[in-house]
Amino acid sequence: MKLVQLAKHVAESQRNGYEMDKLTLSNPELTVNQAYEIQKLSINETLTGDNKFIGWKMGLTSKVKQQQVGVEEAIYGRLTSAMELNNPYLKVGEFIHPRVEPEFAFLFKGELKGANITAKDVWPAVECVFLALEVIDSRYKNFSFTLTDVVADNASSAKILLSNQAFSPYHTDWALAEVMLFQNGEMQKKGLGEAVLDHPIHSIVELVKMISREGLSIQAGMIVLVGGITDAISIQANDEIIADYGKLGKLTLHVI
Ligand code: 0L1
Ligand code: MG
Repeated sequence: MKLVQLAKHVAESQRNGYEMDKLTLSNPELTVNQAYEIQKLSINETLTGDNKFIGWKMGLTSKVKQQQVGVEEAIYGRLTSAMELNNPYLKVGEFIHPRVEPEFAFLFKGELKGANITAKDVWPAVECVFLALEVIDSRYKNFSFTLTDVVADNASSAKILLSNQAFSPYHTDWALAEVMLFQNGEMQKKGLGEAVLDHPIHSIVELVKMISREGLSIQAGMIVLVGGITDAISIQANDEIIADYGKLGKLTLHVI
């Protein structure tokens, strides 16, 4: 089994929006650590021209999602500048079976690294927080995968939309911040920030601990998507998706 070849296969599926079979079907011995290597190699392939590595995402951070996949741990993925939407329009034809979920994104002004990090180390490194919608799109048939498969597929990352407004990290209790997710005027999901590992800050702590095993860090200027506050919903052309964060404002995505 050649990790480089598997990474090229994954990168091609991600680039072209092609469905693929689970890697573990033909490579049952693949480990989660090897899947992270495939993730790194496949994303590195895309880092050409204007496409830059801009940060990290955490996935499977809620109990609901962990139960869906049958795991008890969160995973991480890599974000690149090509994933960031510059406007609130999503061309659905570029994706296989896209879903959307509301999140928070933290922007960092200081580096965070090390296996012994705690929440008190994280706060001083946070520049600000954005409201965020994440579009996920598993490249696997039927959105069905094992933990190893989804790690290799960059935790299903597809696109991110950030709010225009940035928020101070200190004036909101991010665990109690509520979001309601509307699809064409109908509320589909509702949740609190505490759905993310009890508090979004724990997601950052977990991320730093996990990437430190690879000798990596959150660097100044990077953003981190902390994880879905509600379950993700499937989206189709002509949908209007609104994430209503109460007094923090709303984020709208037009699916075209
Ligand atoms: O952002 C996420 O939590 C997605 C992680 C991967 C699992 C999925 O695609 O639902
Ligand atoms: Mg997510």
